[in-house]
Amino acid sequence: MHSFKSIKVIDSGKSIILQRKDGSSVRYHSTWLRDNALDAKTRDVNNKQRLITLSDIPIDNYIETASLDANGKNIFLTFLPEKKNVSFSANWLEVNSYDTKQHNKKGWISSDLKIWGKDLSKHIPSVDYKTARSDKTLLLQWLKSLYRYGCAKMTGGKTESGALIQIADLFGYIRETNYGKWFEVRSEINAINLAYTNLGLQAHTDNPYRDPVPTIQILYCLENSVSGGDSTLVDGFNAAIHLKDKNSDYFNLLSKYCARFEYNGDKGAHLQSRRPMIELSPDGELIAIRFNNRSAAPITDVPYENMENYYKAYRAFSDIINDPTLAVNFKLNPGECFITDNTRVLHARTAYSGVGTRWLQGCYVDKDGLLSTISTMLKKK
Ligand code: NM2
Ligand code: OGA
Ligand code: ZN
Repeated sequence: MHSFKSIKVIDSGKSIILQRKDGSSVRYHSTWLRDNALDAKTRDVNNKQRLITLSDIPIDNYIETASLDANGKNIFLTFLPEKKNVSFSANWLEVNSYDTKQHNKKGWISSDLKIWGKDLSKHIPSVDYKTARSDKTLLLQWLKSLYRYGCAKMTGGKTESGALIQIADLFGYIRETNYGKWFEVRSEINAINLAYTNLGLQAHTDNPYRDPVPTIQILYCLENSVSGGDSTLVDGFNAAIHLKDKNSDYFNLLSKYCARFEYNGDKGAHLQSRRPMIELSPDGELIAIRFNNRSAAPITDVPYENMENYYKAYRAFSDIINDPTLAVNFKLNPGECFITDNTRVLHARTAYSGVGTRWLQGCYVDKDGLLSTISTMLKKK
């Protein structure tokens, strides 16, 4: 529970400043506070959605008075010219504070995420399917790890076609694509995708040619008695950090310029996108990796002067992605699957052949649903 020591109106009522117990302080603007008021006229009590628009707030709004309750846990404000009284809890203000040092490093990563390399092999998040279904605490723990590490395994599932959908149902909604609600990953003749052959696949993110890109992937094993066909996972954010450490110009090239991706392998689909291999938000947060040698289209958005270096950067990134010290390797057994955050974690398989069969099924799920499930489960706790 947060609390404040003192409150003061500053800047002719355009802001307030609050003093914390530790001596530090935090400021908020009057327009920001008014816009975020939590009263029943500003926010619907049932659905919590905002009832007002910005034009309902007087442009010349300011704070006339500001006070704290005795224990410093609540603040009270009066806005003029509306003559409106609004209160906030110290907790709410702390959770939503913005008066802090902003990120200024290109490629910063959310502190919610844990970056990993080969070391994850020993403790990759994993849960048994039946346990996940019956134990909400363990399910929540596993879902949080899936978010934090961008990957997880599930074991002990049914070895029947479509079982992967029950895993998706534990946390989200299927993203249907031209490949179907789910797809069969096995060696076929005249394959519409190289994934449907016995070739090895370099670590990649799926469907970078799609906009928006699928955000979670489930790959579920039904049969895997071939020799080869082993799986690898690589943390693409870790790879991007390695690239930046090795050569920040390379990192900048791959994040500044758009690559192009394309899938044109099936009569019924032609998908194209234009996005960087390393995507940053406007304030520099590392938000997505797109990497897929099979689906990279001719790159036409890098100026002639930079293309040679761009390719050097692309090769350096590819080499890092192939680096065994970044990789977690395993072989999926029937009834097991892995789940990846496809905006971050790359997956690979080794080539396979010989006697036996290999049959995987895959599907895509939206990541917003995963985060929503985690958040609602936390609230129910
Ligand atoms: N499949 C398995 O992104 C890709 O093209 C990788 C995707 C065909 C849905 C394979
Ligand atoms: C895929 C894929 C890996 C495998 O289907 O997208 O990467 O192990 N498959 O078959
Ligand atoms: Zn894939």
